[in-house]
Amino acid sequence: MTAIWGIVNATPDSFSDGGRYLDADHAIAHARLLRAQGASVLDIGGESTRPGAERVGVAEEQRRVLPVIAALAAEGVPVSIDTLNAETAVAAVQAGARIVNDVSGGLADPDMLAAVASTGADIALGHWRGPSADMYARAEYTRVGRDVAAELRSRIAAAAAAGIAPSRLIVDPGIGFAKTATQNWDLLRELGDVVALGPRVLVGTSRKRFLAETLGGEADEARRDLATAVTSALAARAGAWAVRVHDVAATRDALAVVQAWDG
Ligand code: PMM
Repeated sequence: MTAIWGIVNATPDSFSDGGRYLDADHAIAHARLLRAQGASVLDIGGESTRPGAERVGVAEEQRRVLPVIAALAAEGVPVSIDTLNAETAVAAVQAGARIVNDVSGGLADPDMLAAVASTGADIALGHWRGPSADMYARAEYTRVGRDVAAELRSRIAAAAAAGIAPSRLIVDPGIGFAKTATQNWDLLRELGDVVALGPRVLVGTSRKRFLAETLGGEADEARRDLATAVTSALAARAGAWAVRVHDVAATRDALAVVQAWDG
């Protein structure tokens, strides 16, 4: 059955004035909830990779994520670190993370692949064409599924050259990264091109803008979560090994329906 990665943002909580301790505490409590709801991996991030998001420094990123990772790892929870920075990846694995989730596929930080090779952790390589700030300028494809698969194949080769065993690789089509709404849908339809690469496939559609564009009107969080559960169920049917979501409970139910349907 397709696994669920629960998203945990270890970023300052704008609704809380309690400071860092409360922020970390909040993230840990949220992670425990997602785990209880059925997440098999908790994906911890301290820096947003959303379009137009500002970069934070590596030291600040680590101050945000490391206490959360250490607390969850101590409870035996499988944790991944969502980062573009090799230094943060290594520190996170030392704190107990088992997987490095790099949406840039090792392109943002030239030290990433060698650093991960030295840790023994698994790595998720995302399809990426450049920083969030201007990624839509790079949204040009001949056939998006085939093009994304070809670019991921070269990241797989780079990971192998850095000494990462093929069994430790996960690939991710990078929904929303340098892709328009139409290209995201085309890519999901052509997910088989990415599945055919061989490694486990992770798919992240959760609450993304292309869902809101498709739903139209005031696509609030609840509507985006419902749409995410549907895309995650369809991704499971298309061969995804895992889906990365905010609303774990809804996606767990959607995946249970898929499993019942499939018998
Ligand atoms: N998307 C975001 C962040 N991290 N990681 C993976 N592996 N795949 C994704 O699609 C992905 C990711 C951006 O979305 P968020 O800000 O809602 O987490």
